[in-house]
Amino acid sequence: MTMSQTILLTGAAGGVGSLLRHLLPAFGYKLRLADLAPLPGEDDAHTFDLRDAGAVREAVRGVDAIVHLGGISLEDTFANILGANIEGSYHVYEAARLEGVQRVVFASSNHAVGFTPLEGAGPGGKGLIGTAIPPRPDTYYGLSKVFGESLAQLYADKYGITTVSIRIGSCFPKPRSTRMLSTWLSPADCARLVHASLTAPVDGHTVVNGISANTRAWWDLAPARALGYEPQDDAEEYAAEVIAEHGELPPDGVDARLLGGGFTTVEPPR
Ligand code: NAI
Ligand code: 15L
Repeated sequence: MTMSQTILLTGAAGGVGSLLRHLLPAFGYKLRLADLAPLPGEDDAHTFDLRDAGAVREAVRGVDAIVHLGGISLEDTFANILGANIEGSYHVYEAARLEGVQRVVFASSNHAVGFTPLEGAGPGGKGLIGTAIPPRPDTYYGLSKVFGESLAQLYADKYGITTVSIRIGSCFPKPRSTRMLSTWLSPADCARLVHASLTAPVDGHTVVNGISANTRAWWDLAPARALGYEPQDDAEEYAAEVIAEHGELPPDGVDARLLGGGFTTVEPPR
């Protein structure tokens, strides 16, 4: 895709959306913003509910690509996840198909594969975890990300709409916990990865891990680097202050055992 194209950013009022809407214009994009929450003072902004197919189509009309961040970003009831994330993502892809949009960047999550054992992945341990692993959602939220990735595959195979699904680790201005020394995606690296995902040639649908060049990484960045992503940040810069506050990860704790950390609670069936 060439520069100066218009990108629809769903979830633009959220944490990642607020970071990206300030960072992406430097790459030459014009942004159309959309969210359930109003975005006052913005030139091209839609207040919409992802559950409303017509409103989604109106927001998609005339854009060149979509960065789909909108939806519920934590665990919730199945009914709420169903509406905002599952039906919502379906509405985004249907709108892309009907309006002729050829590229989507989908904000997937580590929680699509949250029950994946870490088994010492990372520095001094066994190899890094790639993207060709079975889905192991840790929540209904993670399940909706598995759905989103499969939806992307369907729309690639059936309609030729290309998608990069980014399994985001933890995208915040700074790492907030010891786990995030492994999973952090800095805002600037997030913008670099989204730009690479919008511009790289993609054969159908591809899944990439989304973290910075973290010294303590568990995840393999080769698929993202193949798109041209060159991360510049490393959570290790914050290690001393994070560990002074939170300590090292206890080796038997959930954060050191399973990719999805605290989302991987195990509960009795009833
Ligand atoms: P967030 O919760 O801050 O933002 C999500 C936005 O979606 C909110 O502004 C909300 O109003 C909007 N939204 C929710 N339901 C909606 C609906 N029915 N219709 C229209 N808009 C709706 O989440 P955040 O942190 O900005 O994450 C953005 C995306 O990245 C999400 O899809 C999240 O699942 C994904 N992600 C984020 C990670 C992170 O570390 N921040 C990690 C992994 C994935
Ligand atoms: C996510 O998918 C969430 O949206 C975000 O709030 C963080 O909790 C992140 O994963 C994480 O695992 O740190």
